[in-house]
Amino acid sequence: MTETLHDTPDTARQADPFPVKGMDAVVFAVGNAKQAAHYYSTAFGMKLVAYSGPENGSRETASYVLTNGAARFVLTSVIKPSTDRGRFLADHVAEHGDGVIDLAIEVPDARKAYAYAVEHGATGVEEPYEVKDEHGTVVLAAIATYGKTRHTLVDRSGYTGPYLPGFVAASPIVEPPAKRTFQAIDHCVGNVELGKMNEWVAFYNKVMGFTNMKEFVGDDIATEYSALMSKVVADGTLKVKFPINEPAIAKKKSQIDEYLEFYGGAGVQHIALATNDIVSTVRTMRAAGVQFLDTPDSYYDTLGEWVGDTRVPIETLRELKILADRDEDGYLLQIFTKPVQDRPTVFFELIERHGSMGFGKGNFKALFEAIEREQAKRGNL
Ligand code: TYF
Ligand code: FE
Repeated sequence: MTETLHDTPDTARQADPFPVKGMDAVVFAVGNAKQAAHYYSTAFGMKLVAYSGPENGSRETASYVLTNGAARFVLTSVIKPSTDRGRFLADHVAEHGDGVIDLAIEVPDARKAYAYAVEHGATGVEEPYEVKDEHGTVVLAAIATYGKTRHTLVDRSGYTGPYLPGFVAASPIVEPPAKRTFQAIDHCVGNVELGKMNEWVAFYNKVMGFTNMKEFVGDDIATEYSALMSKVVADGTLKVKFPINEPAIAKKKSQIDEYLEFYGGAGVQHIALATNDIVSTVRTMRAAGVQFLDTPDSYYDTLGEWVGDTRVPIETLRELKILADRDEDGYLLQIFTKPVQDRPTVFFELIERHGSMGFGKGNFKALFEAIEREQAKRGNL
C-alpha cells in the first residue's frame, strides 16, 4: 500500500493552471543501485517497497523504490545498456557520478499538465503515455529542466500497485527504525550556471505557473559570505518547492562552482526531507554513520538571544549541531549532511518546520562557512 499526503480538495485545484498533488519521486541514477538501496535503508531509515530488474523482465536496468511516509526515492543502475535509455543512464553515471535524473511530480492530469507546460515553452522529453498492469493504469509524460534533469508528470490516481507497472512489491532490506526518520520531501534544490538563475525561475513561472517565495539570497549577501544567489519557486499550495542557486563571485571559490565543476554542469544539489522530530532522526542517522556538517560552538552561544524558544533546548541543538531559524511565521530546525558520494555534489537536509515556510536564511552564514571548511579540506579554496 502506498501512503500519500497529497490530498488537495478538487475545488482548490480548479483555478490553478498547473495543479500538482506533490512530489511523486526523486529518481537517482547510481553506479550500484543494490548498494545504494542498502544505504538509504540502513542509514536513512527508508523502506524498500518495489523492485524492477532482470528477475521480473527488466534486463537492462535494476531499480529499487524506497519510501518513508510520502517521500519516495527510486535508485536505478544499468546492468547492460542496450537501448537509448540504458545508454543515457550509463553515460549519466560516467559523466556526473551518482545524481538525480528526475524530480517527478504527481499531478491530477498528466496530459493536461504536459500540454500546458509545452505550450508555455517547456521542452517535451516524453509525450503522454499510459502504462498498465493488474493494479491499474498510470499516465506519464516528461519535460526537461536544468542540466540533464527532467520532471516526469505522473497521474497515478487510477493505480494501486507498489510503484509503477513493471515493478513488483519488495520486502524491506532491514527492519525500518521503530520511529520514522522523515515523512515527506520538503524541497528540491537545483544548482545552475552563473547568470542562469533568473532564466530558470522564469521557466517555472511560465511553464508550471509557480510563483516566487519571498526568501531569496541576493548579491548583497552573496558577496559578503555566501558566494551564491538563490530564489525559490513553488506551486500555489507550497507542496512543491524548488530553490534555484547560481554561483556568485566572492572571496573564495563558490560552493556552487565546486558543484558545477564536479557534477559536470547544472543539477540537483540537495533534497530536503521533512521530519517532525529532528533530534531523534539525527541521533538515529548519526548512529548509522551518516555524516553531518559541523557547526561551531560560537553559533550556539548567541542562538538563544535571537531565535527565542524552540521545542528543543539549545543544549540539545548544540550537541547534535542542529541549526535553528525564526521568521514572522514561526521557526524551523535544520541540519545538512555532507555529500553522500565521493564527488562533492548531492547532499541532504533534514528540516522540522514550526510555522516558518522559510529556508533558514538566518543560518546561511553559519552554513556556508561550514561548507567552506569542507571545501578547504578538499583543496578547493
Ligand atoms: O534550500 C535552501 O535554500 C536552504 C539553504 O548551498 C541552502 O537549504 C542554500 C544553498 C546551499 C545550502 C543550503
Ligand atoms: Fe534547503
